[in-house]
Amino acid sequence: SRFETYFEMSPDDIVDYVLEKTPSIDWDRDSLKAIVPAEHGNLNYVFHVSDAKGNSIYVKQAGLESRISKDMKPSRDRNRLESEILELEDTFAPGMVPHVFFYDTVMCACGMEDCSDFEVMRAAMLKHEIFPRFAEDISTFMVNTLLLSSDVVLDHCQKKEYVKQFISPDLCDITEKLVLMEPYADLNHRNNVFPPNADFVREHLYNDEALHLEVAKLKFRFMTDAQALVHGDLHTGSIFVKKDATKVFDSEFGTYAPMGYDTGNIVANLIFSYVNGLASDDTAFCSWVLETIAKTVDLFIEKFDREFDERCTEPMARTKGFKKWYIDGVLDDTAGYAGTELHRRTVGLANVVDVTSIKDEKKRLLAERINILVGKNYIMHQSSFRSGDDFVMGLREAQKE
Ligand code: SR1
Ligand code: MG
Repeated sequence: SRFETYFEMSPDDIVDYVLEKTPSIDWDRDSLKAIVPAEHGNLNYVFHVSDAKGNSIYVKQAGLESRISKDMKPSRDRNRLESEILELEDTFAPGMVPHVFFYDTVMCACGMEDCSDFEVMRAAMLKHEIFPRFAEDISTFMVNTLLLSSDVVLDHCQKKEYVKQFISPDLCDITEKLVLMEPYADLNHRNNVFPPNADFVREHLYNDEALHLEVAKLKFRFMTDAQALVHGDLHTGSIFVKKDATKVFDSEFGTYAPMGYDTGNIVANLIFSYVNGLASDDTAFCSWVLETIAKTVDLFIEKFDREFDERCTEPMARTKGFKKWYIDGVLDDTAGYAGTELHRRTVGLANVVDVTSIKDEKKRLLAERINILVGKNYIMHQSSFRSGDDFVMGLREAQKE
């Protein structure tokens, strides 16, 4: 086989590769083709492979350097990590992640279910589409994957095995720098600040020491609190949606970390959709987004509470008062990490298109300021956010400012 030593594959290589790796699929060799889809993430290379008989899969390969920056070369082992996490998440939240057909630690590539009958949520939200099931589905995904991978439910030895299996220093390093440091001090000179907002960013993010202290605590919680197997990058670009189903993909940033890292990412990324809606005065879409933020948080709390009672195996976690303390901690983190995501996607290396695509300069300026202020509100008053309405009110307050 020519796939015994790593190289970056082209679409032609991918055709041969898929034939070798998926003998159980009855491909039509003559019509089999691999194309590079228009949408892709910041790190990897993705190929859509299909034939005229209706067979299809996605192949994802970790390249020699990341797409977003040639200087970033996170370990290609991330492909194994992603595949194994998807397989585990499928047992915690069945059917809510793409099926993995194979993964290969030589070519650092995996083959997974073709979800092209879904849309990537960020693209759909840019078109202001609404997804009535989203809050229900994503709250189930988060409760199942987070609670079931935690010490509350898992045997502690098994949990520590998972901590070992899913440790990923390079990917954590990206998050620790890009999310939990650089938005507050452009130490690596790679922030993308919208020039008309430069003074605002300096005042509200770079020069606010009280904020820096809270972010430092969030960074240390991220680095040290191996609470649950988080997805680690649960933004709307990591979610496939259609009207009657939701699937979460792109789990390569998965690691043991605070649960609130995932829930906070969802809140923040819904806010990016909201400010995009505001910029085009789409009130119906904005109302749905606000409702979805509130519903997602409330359903998460409700399901988490119920599942905790049903699935808890840890005797000390059954102590009166423990569950409330535990959930309050997750909500503190939800607010805190929603804040850091709001900031890093507005001023950091990896901005979001929801904001950068706002053409009118004044409207973009306003959208960014809302993100920055609501993020600060969440980070500085973490214990004030205990319900979906609290999160929405926090956003409304920032909007008034
Ligand atoms: C270097 S990668 C930049 C960002 O893209 C990924 O989706 C993660 O969010 C990461 O922080
Ligand atoms: Mg990604």
